[in-house]
Amino acid sequence: MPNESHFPPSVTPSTCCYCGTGCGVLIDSRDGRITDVRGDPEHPANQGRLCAKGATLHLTAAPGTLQANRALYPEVRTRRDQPRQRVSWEQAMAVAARRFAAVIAEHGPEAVAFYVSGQLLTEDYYVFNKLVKGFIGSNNIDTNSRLCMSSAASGYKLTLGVDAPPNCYEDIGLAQCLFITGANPAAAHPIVFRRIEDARAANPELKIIVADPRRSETAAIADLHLALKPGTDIALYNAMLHVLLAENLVDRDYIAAHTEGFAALEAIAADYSPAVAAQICGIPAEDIVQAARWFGLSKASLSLWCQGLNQSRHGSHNNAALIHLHLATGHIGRPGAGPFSLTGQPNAMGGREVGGMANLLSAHRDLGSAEHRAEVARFWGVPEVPAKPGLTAVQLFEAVGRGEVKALWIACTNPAHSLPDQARVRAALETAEFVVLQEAYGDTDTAAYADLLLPAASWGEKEGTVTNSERRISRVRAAVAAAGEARADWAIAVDFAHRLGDELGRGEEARRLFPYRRPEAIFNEHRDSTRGRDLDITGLSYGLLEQRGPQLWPFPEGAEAGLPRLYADGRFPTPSGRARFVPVQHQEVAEPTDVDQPISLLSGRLRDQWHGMSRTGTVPRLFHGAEEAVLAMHPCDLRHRGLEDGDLARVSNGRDSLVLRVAAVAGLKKGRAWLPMHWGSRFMHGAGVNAFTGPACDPISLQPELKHAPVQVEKADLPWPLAVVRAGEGPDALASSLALLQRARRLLPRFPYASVGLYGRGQPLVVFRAAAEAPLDEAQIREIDALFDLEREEGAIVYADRRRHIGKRALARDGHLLGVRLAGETQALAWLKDAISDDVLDPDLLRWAVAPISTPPAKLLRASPVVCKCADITQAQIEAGIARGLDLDGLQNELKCGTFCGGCLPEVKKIIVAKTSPQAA
Ligand SMILES: Nc1nc2c(c(=O)[nH]1)N[C@H]1C(S)=C(S)[C@@H](COP(=O)(O)OP(=O)(O)OC[C@H]3O[C@@H](n4cnc5c(=O)[nH]c(N)nc54)[C@H](O)[C@@H]3O)O[C@H]1N2
Ligand SMILES: Nc1nc2c(c(=O)[nH]1)N[C@H]1C(S)=C(S)[C@@H](COP(=O)(O)OP(=O)(O)OC[C@H]3O[C@@H](n4cnc5c(=O)[nH]c(N)nc54)[C@H](O)[C@@H]3O)O[C@H]1N2
Ligand code: SF4
Ligand SMILES: [Mo]
Repeated sequence: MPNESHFPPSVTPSTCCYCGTGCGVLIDSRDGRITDVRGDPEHPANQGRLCAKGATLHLTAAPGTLQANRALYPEVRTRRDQPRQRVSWEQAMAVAARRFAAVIAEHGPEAVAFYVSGQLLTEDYYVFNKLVKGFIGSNNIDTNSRLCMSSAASGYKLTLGVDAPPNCYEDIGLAQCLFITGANPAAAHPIVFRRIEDARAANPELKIIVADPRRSETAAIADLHLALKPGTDIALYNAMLHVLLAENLVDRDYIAAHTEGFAALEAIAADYSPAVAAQICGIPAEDIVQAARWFGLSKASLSLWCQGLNQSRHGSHNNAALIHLHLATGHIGRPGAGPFSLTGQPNAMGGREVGGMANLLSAHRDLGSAEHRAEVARFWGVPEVPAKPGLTAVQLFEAVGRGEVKALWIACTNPAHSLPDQARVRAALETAEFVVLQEAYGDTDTAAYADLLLPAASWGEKEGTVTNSERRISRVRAAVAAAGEARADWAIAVDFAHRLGDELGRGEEARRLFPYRRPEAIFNEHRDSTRGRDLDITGLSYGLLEQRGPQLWPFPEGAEAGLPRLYADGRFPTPSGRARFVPVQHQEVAEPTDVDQPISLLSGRLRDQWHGMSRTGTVPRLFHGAEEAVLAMHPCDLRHRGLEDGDLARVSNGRDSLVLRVAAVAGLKKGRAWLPMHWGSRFMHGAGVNAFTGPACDPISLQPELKHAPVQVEKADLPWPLAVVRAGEGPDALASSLALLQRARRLLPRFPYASVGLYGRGQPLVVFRAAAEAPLDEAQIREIDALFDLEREEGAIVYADRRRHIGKRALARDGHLLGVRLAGETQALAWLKDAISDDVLDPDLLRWAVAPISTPPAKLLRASPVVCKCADITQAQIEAGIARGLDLDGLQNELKCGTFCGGCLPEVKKIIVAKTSPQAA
C-alpha cells in the first residue's frame, strides 16, 4: 500500500525489521524496487542513525537476492520422501484448511497448535491469537518470545504488577549510574549503545557497571565489569541489596509508602553478604560493594538487561531480584531511573500487547483470570475463551514429539535452529502429521520439515505497526509489492480462518470474526481492546501515527502524548497499589558443569548477524566481522587441550557433538566458552549451539535456559583441510554467489568440520571451509571443483604435490582470479579472499594463488582498512574523496560514511585533518 504522507512517492518511512531498538528507516524505491535505505532523522528512536544491519537492508531486497533466497510461491508435498511442488494459493490454502479441520474433527482442537513470532507485526499477531483462542477453541498458540522475553514479562508482573518497561530511551542520557546486566547492547542494540556512548561522553560523572560472565564489547566501556559465574545473578543482586541496607542507601520512605513484602526479602538479603556472594559469583567482594554504592549513591540509576537474565531456569527471579534494587532505593518513576528491560525482537512488545502467548489474552489480560476471559470473549463476540492454558514453546514441541499435537502451524520463526535440544525438536518435526511453515525465506532449517510452505511478504513489502523497547508504536510501511506471490501474514491468517470455518461448517462465524480487509481495521480492533487497561492506546490511530509520527503508550483517548515514564506517582497496578518484593534465593543452573563436561558454554549475538541468518546471511559484508561460528575460550583452557587459536576442536556433551574452530580470548574466564547463536545447518555441519542446550525452563515464565550448557572440548584430529573461494559471476554477481552458496550447502554434511559463508566488499564471494580425517581422493576433488565451477580447463592454474597430498587449483579469466580450491594446505585462504574480492592480485602473479607458500606476494596491493563499518567504506575511499575536494559533508553525502551509527566520525575527521592540514604533504 503506498504511503499517504508528505514524503515524495519514492521515499517510504518505515521501521527496521531487526532488533527491538525500533529504528526508523527511509526506504528509497524506484520502479517497484527498493534501491536504498537511510536512517529516518525524524524517528525518535534513532534520529537518523542505523547500525550495519539496518544500513544494509536494501541489499537484502535486491531483485537477484529475492530470486535466490525468498519463498516466492506456495509449495506442498504429499509424501515426506518427495520434494515439495509449486501449487497455487487456492490449492495450498485448501490443503491447509482440510488437514487442520480433519485433525480437529478427529482429535479435538488441542491436537493442532500454532508457533508464531515476535517478528510478526501487531496486526498479524492479533489475528493469529484470535484465530486460536476465539475460533479454534484452544490456547495452543505460543511464540518465540517464550525463548526471549517471557521472564522479563513475568518479572515485571511479579514486582510491578503488569508487563510494562517503565522507561524510555531518553533516560539513558539522564542516568548517573547505568547498570547493564546480561545484555550486550554494543552488539544486540547498537543504536541504544550509541546513546550510552553519548551519555558517557556528555557526563564524566556517569558510572557504568556491566555484569556479564564474559568481557563483551559492552563490558569494554564499563567502569566496573563484574564477570560473574553464569547463572548467579540473584546472589549478586541480593548481595548488592545487602550492601545498600548495611550502608543505609535504601529509601525507607519509598519502601514504606509504595511497596510491600520488604521484610521477607530483607531477612533473605542478610544471608548474602558480599563475601558469600563473592564465593557464589566468583568475583571480588569489593566489586560487589562498589557496584552497590554506585547504584545507591547516584541521583538516578538505570538498569538495562536482556537475555543474560531472561534465558535462565530462574529467569523470572533474576528479573525480580534486579527490579528489587530499584524499589528499595526509589530509583524508579523518575527521569534517568528505573528497571528498563531491552526487548529483543522488533515486535516482542506488540506480541505481549495482543496477548499472543499460551497464557495471555489481549491487552495484557491473563488467561488465568475468569474475568479477563469473559471480557475478551465479550469483546470478540464469542461464547467463551477456553480456560486451559495452551502449550508453551518447549512443551509444545514435546507434545508434537509424543504425537499429541498432530498439525503444527509455524510462522515467522525457525524452531529447527532456535529452540533448545535440537535433536528432540527435529525429531518432533519429523513426527508431526502436518507442518505448515509461513516464511519469507524458503530454505531455513525448519523449511526441511514443512509439508506446506506459504510465502510471506516481508520487510519493505508489508503494512502494520510494531512496538519497540521503550513502548513506542511505529508504523511499518510497504515501499514495494511483495516478492513473487508472497502475501502479508495477517492476510494468510484471515484467509485460513475463513476456509477452516467452511471446512468446520462455521464459515459465517469465521467471516464475522475475521472481516478484515486492511491491517488498519485490525489495529483499530486491537486498540479498542486496550480501553481502560494499563496499555490503553485508545487515543491512537493510523492517521495520528501518520501525522505525528511514532508514539509511546499508554496513549488513552484525549491524551496529547504517550507517557515517557511509568509510576511517577509511586502507584503500581497491583491490587494494593503497591509494588511487591519477592523472596528470591540463589539457585544453580539446570545443568551445571562437571568433570566430564567442565566447560560452561554461553551463547548470544554478534553485531552483524541476525538469528538464523536467513536475511543477514545474504549480505557478504555482514560476514566480515565473523566468517564462521568460532568458539571463544581462555588461552589456558586451549593450551591444556593442546589447542591453539585457529585450531579445530570437537565440542560435545550428552546431546550432540560439533567440530568448531576455536579462538583464544583472554577476556573470557577459564572454564567458560562463548559461541554465537547464528550458525545453523545452512552455514555449518551440525545444528549450531542448540545442539547442546537443554529443555529446562523457568517454572513461572516457562522460558528455557538457553544461555547455559555444559560441554567438553577436545582437540579434533582432522589433519586434511580444504578451502574454496569462488567469486560470483555475470551481471548479478551477488545472485550468482547466493546460488553457489545454496549448492555448496550440499557438501556440509559430508565433512566432520565444514562451514560456508559469503565474503567481499568488492566482488561477492562464497567461502567454503572443511577438514577431513584422510586426504581427499581425486574423485572427491573433481566433484568439489565441479560444484564450484572450477573445473574449466581454460584459465586453470594447478599445483599438485602428490606425496604430501596437496592439490590446488585456481581459475582465472582475463588475468582476474575467479576462484581457488586448496586441498591439503589452505593457509593462503587468509589473503586470497581479499585479493579476489578486491581484485588486487597483479595478473603476472596469478600462479601465486596456488604456490606452495602461504604468504601473499609483496606486490599485492594491500586492502585498505575499513573505517565506516556501516557503509563499508575504506580509508582509501575516504582519502580518494578528500583528494577530489570533498569535505566532511561531501564525504557523508557521497560515500555515506559516518551517516549511520556515527561511531566512525572521529576517525573520518582525523583522516580529513591528516590529509588537509598543511603538514600533510
Ligand atoms: N545483531 C543482533 N542483534 C540482535 C539480535 C540478533 O540476532 N543479532 N537479536 C535480538 C534479540 S531477539 C534479542 S532477545 C536480543 C538479545 O540481546 P542481548 O541479551 O543483549 O544479547 P545476547 O548476546 O543474547 O546476551 C547478552 C549477554 O548475556 C551474557 N550472559 C550469559 N549468561 C549470563 C548470566 O548468567 N548472567 C548475566 N548477567 N549475563 C549473562 C552473555 O555473555 C551476553 O554477552 O538481541 C536483539 N538484537
Ligand atoms: N542458544 C541460544 N538459542 C537462542 C537464543 C540464544 O541467545 N541462545 N536466543 C533466543 C531468542 S531471544 C530468540 S528471539 C530466538 C530467535 O529465533 P528465531 O525466531 O528462530 O529466529 P529468526 O532466524 O529471526 O527467525 C525468524 C524467521 O522469520 C522469517 N521472516 C522474516 N520476515 C518475515 C515475515 O515478514 N513473515 C514471515 N512469516 N516470516 C518472516 C525469517 O526468514 C526467519 O527465518 O532464538 C532463541 N534461541
Ligand atoms: S539498532 Fe540496528 S538492527 Fe536494531 S533497529 Fe536499529 S538499525 Fe535495526
Ligand atoms: Mo529474542
